[in-house]
Amino acid sequence: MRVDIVSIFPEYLSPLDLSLVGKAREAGLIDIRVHDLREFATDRHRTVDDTPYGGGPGMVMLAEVWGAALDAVRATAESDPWLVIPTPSGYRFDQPTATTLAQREHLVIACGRYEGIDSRVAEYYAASDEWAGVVELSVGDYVLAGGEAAALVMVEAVARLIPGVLGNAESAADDSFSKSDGAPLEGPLFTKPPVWRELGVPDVLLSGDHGRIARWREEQAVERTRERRPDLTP
Ligand code: JDE
Repeated sequence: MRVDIVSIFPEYLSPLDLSLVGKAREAGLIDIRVHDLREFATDRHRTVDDTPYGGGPGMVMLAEVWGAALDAVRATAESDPWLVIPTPSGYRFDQPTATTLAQREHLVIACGRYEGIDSRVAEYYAASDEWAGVVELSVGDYVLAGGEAAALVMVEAVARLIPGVLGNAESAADDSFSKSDGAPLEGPLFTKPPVWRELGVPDVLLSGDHGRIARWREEQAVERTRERRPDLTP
């Protein structure tokens, strides 16, 4: 899979050199290219924003600059890419969304700042036959200073679903969010030592009775989901 990320703060994406995503890149499983939007600004001050039509607070990113950047990325692509725009006004980015995106050949993530990007950018690329589509996605109900942190979230969630990125032991197939047993949240976890600061481990986990352990874990997961995420409780 190829992912291009366009941002005025390309260094913000440097965590993608590390850990799971960094290793997937080294293994050739994911080709991530980060681009500086400002290189596509044409004036002396490299302006990327202007005041909003209709008035209101803040600034809006220029369609002209985004168009130049996205056209340049498309010119180097080998297939029609999906344009992904992180925004608080987008559709929810959840585990099913990550699964869908993980099946795409090429994603281009446009990281906006200020109040957002001139809406004609999404409109234009949605209608373009050189792009597979445009999707505006929100990673949560809060407002970030820019799309970069959301892009990091999306790339990590998608990368670990690409075959070969996770080892067998950590396979994505048993992620709690992939299950359909009505307990989307994972229950509590324990490892050595058996007593830590006078706190023990639930006896059932030391019993060796795999049937009882599985039932206990399911019950814990259901209870935690009911308590913390009633919105996910069927
Ligand atoms: C992504 N959940 C939240 C923020 C924005 C007021 C201030 C800022 C592309 O347009 C954007 C993008 C972002 C950054 O992304 C997020 C986000 N998932 O905040 C604004 C909107 N209104 C606009």
